[in-house]
Amino acid sequence: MEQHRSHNPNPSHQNRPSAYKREREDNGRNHCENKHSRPNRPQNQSVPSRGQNPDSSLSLSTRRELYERDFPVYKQPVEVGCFSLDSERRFFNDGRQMRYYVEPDRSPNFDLRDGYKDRFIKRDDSVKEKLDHMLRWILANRSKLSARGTTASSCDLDIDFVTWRGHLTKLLTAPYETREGWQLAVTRFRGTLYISEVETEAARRDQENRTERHEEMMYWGYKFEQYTCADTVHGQPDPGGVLNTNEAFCTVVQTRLADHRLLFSGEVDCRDKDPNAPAAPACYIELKTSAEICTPKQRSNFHRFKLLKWWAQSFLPGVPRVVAGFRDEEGVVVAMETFPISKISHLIKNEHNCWKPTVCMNFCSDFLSFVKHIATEDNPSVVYLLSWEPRRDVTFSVHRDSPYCFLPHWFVEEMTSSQPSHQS
Ligand code: 0WD
Ligand code: CA
Repeated sequence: MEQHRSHNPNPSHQNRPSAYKREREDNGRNHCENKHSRPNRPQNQSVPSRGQNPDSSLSLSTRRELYERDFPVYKQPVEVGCFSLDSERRFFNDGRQMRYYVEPDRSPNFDLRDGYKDRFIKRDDSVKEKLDHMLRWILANRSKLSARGTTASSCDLDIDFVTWRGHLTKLLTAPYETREGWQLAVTRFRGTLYISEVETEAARRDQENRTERHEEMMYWGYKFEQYTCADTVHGQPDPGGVLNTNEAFCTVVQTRLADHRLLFSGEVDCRDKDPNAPAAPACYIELKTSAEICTPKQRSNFHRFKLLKWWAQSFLPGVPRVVAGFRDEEGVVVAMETFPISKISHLIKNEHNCWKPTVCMNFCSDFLSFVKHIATEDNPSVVYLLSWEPRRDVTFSVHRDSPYCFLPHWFVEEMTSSQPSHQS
């Protein structure tokens, strides 16, 4: 992945076609319809009306050809902390849920269906946690993040964007996504832009209409983790135990994409147990399961679709490898393969018209610039909702005191009222 991290000799964004587009006919009305906000109030009052400020009519294209330029600067991500969620989804500002990878046989015959009926506690995914765990981590670690020096602004974070890694993955893959759209809520608060996903109607419907087979297959990925991870550095996996998907270990990394300073968190499956392994995030391992590949067509689809998602997800936090278990139709792992993230872009080079890392990263960078440009009002009760559907441009609407608000009072109050706890 280092090859992509080299500094771009010409990072300025001049002399390239702009992906921003202004809607010709509508006055931004579409973007402002808002069934959630208070009646009798202009929807986008934070954005002055058209003419004065045309921003509310701006949109952003996801067309690939607009993003085929030099790879942007992406600084090596640095782990600034971690946190854990226990079996009851309680937050701990430490790594107690870290697990250690135990390498299985090349053809391990793991039965991924085992325990689905009787040893499985599933996280309640109707509970929308938004950014809450990250915000808890930020409050507990504020002094690590505050602006350098002890100036008056030292209570503000030295960061442009705070979000989940998974939300950034969706941005990276958008130029190639043909099925699932997304909605991202953005709030500017004390100079930092917070990005939190809003479930789309389509996603909610899909979730409600999942088949029993699909539900069970979602378990297979977690079961694979249980076969390959131990709770302690010298321990062994315990596939006979209860599997509880409330438990999670998350890394928090800081990095920079072009001129965007990012702080994001991602769930990490496990780490290399070798005491001489490099420091986090380079010691982390992402675990995946995938259907075994039997035909050239299946191989091509794997390269075009799955490897894009795997690459984007792990490249972002600097996780260097994915360990994949290939399973048959019955959910038995028949083969194992390790994919170094830095080699994935070479693997796909033979695919005609395949995805390109530079397009992913440039789109993400331009999206973040777009967000900085439109989300101008610094106010925890204002949400800029960015919406995207495949084959469309990204558009936005503005919502005040609406159900889209996602920064909790406890966060706003503590950030506003007090200094970082261990600074005087
Ligand atoms: O409620 C939600 N819609 C979300 C919850 C959206 C995004 C994240 N989360 C929570 C997850 O529960 C988890 O604690 O945030 C944490 C993970 O964030 P992430 O790392 O940014 O998410 P992502 O990269 O999409 O997923 C990483 C792993 C997944 O592994 P695979 O190998 O399947 O990509 O986190 C897990 C899953 O194991 N995961 C989830 N687990 C339960 N509920 C969810 C979810 N909604 N999303 C991801
Ligand atoms: Ca995984």
